[in-house]
Amino acid sequence: MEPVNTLRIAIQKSGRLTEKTITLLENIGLKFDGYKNRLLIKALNYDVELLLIRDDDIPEYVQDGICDLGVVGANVTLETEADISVLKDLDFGHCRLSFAAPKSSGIITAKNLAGKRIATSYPNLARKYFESKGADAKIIKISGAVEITPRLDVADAICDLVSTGGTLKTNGLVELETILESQCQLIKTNRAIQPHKSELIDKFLVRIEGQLQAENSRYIMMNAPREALDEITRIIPSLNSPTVLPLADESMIAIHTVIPTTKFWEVMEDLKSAGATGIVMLPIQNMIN
Ligand code: PRT
Ligand code: ZN
Repeated sequence: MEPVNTLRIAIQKSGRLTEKTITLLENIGLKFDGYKNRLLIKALNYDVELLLIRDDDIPEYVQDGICDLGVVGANVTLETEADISVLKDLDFGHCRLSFAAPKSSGIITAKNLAGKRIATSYPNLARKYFESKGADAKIIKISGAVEITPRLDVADAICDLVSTGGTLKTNGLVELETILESQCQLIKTNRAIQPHKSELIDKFLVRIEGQLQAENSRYIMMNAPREALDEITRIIPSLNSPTVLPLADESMIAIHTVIPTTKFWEVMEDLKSAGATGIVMLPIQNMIN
């Protein structure tokens, strides 16, 4: 019989994704005893361990089955072209890989890049993109501070990750085309996995889905005239039919329901117009359907 071994998850050791990844894992019930300056951490309450490494190494560790799961940006996984499966978009670490050029360069579209030099840490993604646009650009691989290369005359344009756009602006660069929209993802090895690990992964996946749904939903409560119930039910795109509770004043009811956070602000005014008062919105810890 194969030895039963621990489910191993690769996460970023120290960077933009680390804290959010640990928080997500803790929110789905895993407990750890500190993670700073450590390479391998065993969970206190499950047969799970975390391997903390550079994000660039995560897809290959997962591909090779050294780790069963990984938490990493789609930008990294796609660049490394690793053979893995994406289990879930995790809704953090959002950014885009864009190409940008100095204002004065006259470069506006990929078509203007023929014979020009593009500096990037994402040579594979950049090459594929420019090839697909028929732009014969020379790709220069740079591992950091890509945004400074046009000023140093190392490159004519760059291809880099952007979130707020502040870094491009500071360096006098204009964002021109988006090559990839990225976010952090849970990835899984395509190697065979022992059944007890698969079961654990399925269990965690349900919890992650509940967690993501909870983060994007709010519990709302309001009071309203009883005759307003039909209209309020129409206004609220609730996941389930709302809970309706009687109040001491028999002409009034309390309505409780769950709605997507973004919808709350859209329907707030309509709820008030329909007669709702004392509207309260609460965060939700987790939701299991
Ligand atoms: O040491 P290690 O290799 O693990 O870390 P790293 O330095 O390669 O990565 P890190 O921690 O900077 O980023 C990890 C992941 O976060 C990336 O792979 C992306 O998936 C995601 N992410 C989200 C970002 C950004 N947003 C981001 N803005 N990664 C980098 N940036 C950088 C970008 O390269 C540029 O320098 O931030 C700058 C641009 O930001 P804005 O806000 O000025 O546009
Ligand atoms: Zn990295």
